[in-house]
Amino acid sequence: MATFKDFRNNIKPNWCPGCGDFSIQAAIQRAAANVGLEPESLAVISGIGCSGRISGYINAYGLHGIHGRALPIAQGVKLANRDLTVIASGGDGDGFAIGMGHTVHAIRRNINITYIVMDNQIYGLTKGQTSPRSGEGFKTKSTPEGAVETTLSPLEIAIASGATFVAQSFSSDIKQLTSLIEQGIQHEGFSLINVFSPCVTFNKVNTYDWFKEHIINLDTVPDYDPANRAMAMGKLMETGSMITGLIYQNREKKSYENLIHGFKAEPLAHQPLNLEKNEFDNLVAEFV
Ligand SMILES: Cc1ncc(C[n+]2csc(CCOP(=O)(O)OP(=O)(O)O)c2C)c(N)n1
Ligand code: SF4
Repeated sequence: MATFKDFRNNIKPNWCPGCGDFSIQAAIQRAAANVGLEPESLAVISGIGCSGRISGYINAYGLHGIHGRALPIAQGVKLANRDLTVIASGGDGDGFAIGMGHTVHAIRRNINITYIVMDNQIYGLTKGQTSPRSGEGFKTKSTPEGAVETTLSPLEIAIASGATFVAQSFSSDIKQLTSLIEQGIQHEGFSLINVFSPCVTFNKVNTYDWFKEHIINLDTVPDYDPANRAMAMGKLMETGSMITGLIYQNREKKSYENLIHGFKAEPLAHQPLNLEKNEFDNLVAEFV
């Protein structure tokens, strides 16, 4: 049986020392081992951003896609090979700015994949512009007078869009994060896990200390019930989405793959190609 070490490779991440993304990488590796996956049964598909590099740092199938498009690729991978556990990941810019249309539709489609957003509330790779998750008044090169647009609340949008699993964590709380990733992988359907992941280089407002001061762990909220959709929405609105833990889970709804008619029992990846070798090579050549 694989341990978390089997999900490591020899590529050294080029994230800045102290970046929150390191702990998310470790939590994915631990969760994958804890739920009994092997490197060859996991695919990690990422977008573009500092966070998007994560697919290269995990020993599994991986694809570093294009900005905002991790989810279309991840859904395609899952539909073609349902035997794989598929994790999509990327930054808050990737998923909640350019990729927001895909995020909402992936949520309502409810294909059985786990989406981990590394939310540093800024664009890191492009050296510090305001993202939809940045707070109002946030000053960056793109908003020198301070951001005037309303901060996006993607978890409220997710629940309103029919999400069946919504969770949030903090990269410093690796125990909670690992457990939520395990639960997300085991959930039947689309699981969204937003992770506060401080950008120590460009975001001097939403620091580790700032998150520690503002986060409310749902374990400390008496009688919180993640099966109650209205309660989940209410808590997000009441706290400005600063809660961590399992926020909402609908265990009743079946995933897309289990509802759609005409799906062959055998995944596409295992069906005969019915192509000659040269036809296959020509097809592949078109894409490389
Ligand atoms: C289509 C397209 N538009 C814009 C860019 C430039 N770009 C690369 S990463 C990025 C945003 C990075 O922020 P985020 O997704 O939050 O990830 P982070 O770097 O903070 O982890 C942008 C705008 C791009 N690569 N492709
Ligand atoms: S720029 Fe920010 S998000 Fe990117 S690696 Fe450095 S600390 Fe992490």
